[in-house]
Amino acid sequence: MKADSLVLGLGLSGVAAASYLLERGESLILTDQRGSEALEASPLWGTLQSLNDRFSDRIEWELGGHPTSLLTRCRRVVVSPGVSLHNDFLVEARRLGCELVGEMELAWEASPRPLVAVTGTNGKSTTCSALGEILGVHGLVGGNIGKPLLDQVRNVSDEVEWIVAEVSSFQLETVHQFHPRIALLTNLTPDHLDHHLDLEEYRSAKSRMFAQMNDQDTAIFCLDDPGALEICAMVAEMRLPNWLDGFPEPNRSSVPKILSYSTRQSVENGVAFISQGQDRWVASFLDGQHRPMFVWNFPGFPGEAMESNALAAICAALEIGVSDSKIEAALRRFQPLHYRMERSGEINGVTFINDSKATNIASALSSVRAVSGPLCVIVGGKDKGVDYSAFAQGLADSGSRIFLIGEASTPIASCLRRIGYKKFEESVELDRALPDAYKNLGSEGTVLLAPACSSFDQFESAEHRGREFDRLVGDLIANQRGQLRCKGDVVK
Ligand code: UMA
Repeated sequence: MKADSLVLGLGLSGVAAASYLLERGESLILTDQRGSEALEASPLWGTLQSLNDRFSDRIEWELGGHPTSLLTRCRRVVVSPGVSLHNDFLVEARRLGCELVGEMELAWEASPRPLVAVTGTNGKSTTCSALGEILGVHGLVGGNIGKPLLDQVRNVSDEVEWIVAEVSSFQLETVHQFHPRIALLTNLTPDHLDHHLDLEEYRSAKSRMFAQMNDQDTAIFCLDDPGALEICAMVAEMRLPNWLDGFPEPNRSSVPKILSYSTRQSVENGVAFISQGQDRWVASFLDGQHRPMFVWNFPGFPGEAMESNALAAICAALEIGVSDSKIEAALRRFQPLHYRMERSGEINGVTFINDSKATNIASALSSVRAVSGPLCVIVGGKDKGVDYSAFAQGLADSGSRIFLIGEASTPIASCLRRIGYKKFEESVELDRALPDAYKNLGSEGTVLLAPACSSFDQFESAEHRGREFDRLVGDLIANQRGQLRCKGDVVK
């Protein structure tokens, strides 16, 4: 018998999709590369078990791999974001003409409210969280940020007016009619080249966010980022690229309203900084004319990258119709996210900063540049197949000492050697890199975890890596306390 859908991958996204489709009455094949033992150890096992109890007559399990024979027994494949479309199973699915869809498309279909969708290589989570803070009870945040959007849109209270969706390039690969009312692109630099074929494909995937928008919608771009501007031009000139066979072509009949934001220059329409007396103000721009909103003074957004994210959120909030005073109050309340330039601890003048979420080169370099004084940086992790030359040069320019961990140690080390930079160590593991970095600094400076890589070679996720960093800092502090107490001293 044919199942309605095959759900490929039983992580957060796949389980959300399975639950939604089963409750809608579909019959499913649930498949994961993990075997039953590994799946039983997953935090999602309880949810899967309860789905099995309720819908056992409509579920078929295929664990420990995905035989291609399954493809003749389903109508469509619901693809988890982490599974590349170049995976053998999906290449075969496409050859057989199976429909491919992702949880983001299902979430869009199921959403009872309009969507503000945010994508970009960096800054997505901070922008979404800041906008969530601004919207308060009138907004609901979900998506790539870690809460499957489909779960979120199925539990919408009357007060919620907007759904704020963080959307990754992985999720955009499998959208069809997905159509945000407001879409925002923060920036675009090389990333995820272990998942996408090349940079061109990554850019095309990102551009799909705008593919179905029309003149009733608003598209927002960061004016300071060349990658974002390239996509802005494609949207304005209605020349967004086609995607794979089986996916609809972009709408080429009308153009959405276009807004932009910048930390460096004024904009035609959107949001930027202006100088007034001694102060830097946030101003909204309409046809080149500006209107001062409020003085920029928000400690929750340190460094230019975070300022840019705040301006992005302000731009979207103004488009939604939120008042200046509500925006200002929310930005004042805003706290940086976990593992985003988060201060982890301090020992004797050495500060530990946890930026485990800096999972690509642009993000890690902007974090390195945001720190002043003596610096040791821990970098590396899963190699995403990108070119590390510019990264090595940026690290060398900072003059910091580098401690390399994980799979990407080898390619990063060879780039550092190629440019003759010698201040680096191949530490391999985080638990060696962190104490070594601390010892190296001696009495003053910063140990920064800014990996520029994803975490999956040594950790379950960027959060897991961030927790480990915090734990190791905690251990080091406890250890130092013990030693110092012996000497009758105190850890500051
Ligand atoms: N799997 C298979 N076959 C494969 C590959 C994987 O069965 O060939 C299985 C794995 O065994 C596992 C499941 O698929 O059970 C994992 O699926 P997934 O990697 O898509 O992860 P989810 O748990 O579903 O989480 C996904 C996003 N993960 C990725 O994009 C890698 C989460 O983003 C997102 O928060 C979540 O959906 C909810 O929307 C994480 C991420 O790292 C945070 N995103 C990337 C990033 O931000 O850089 C894009």
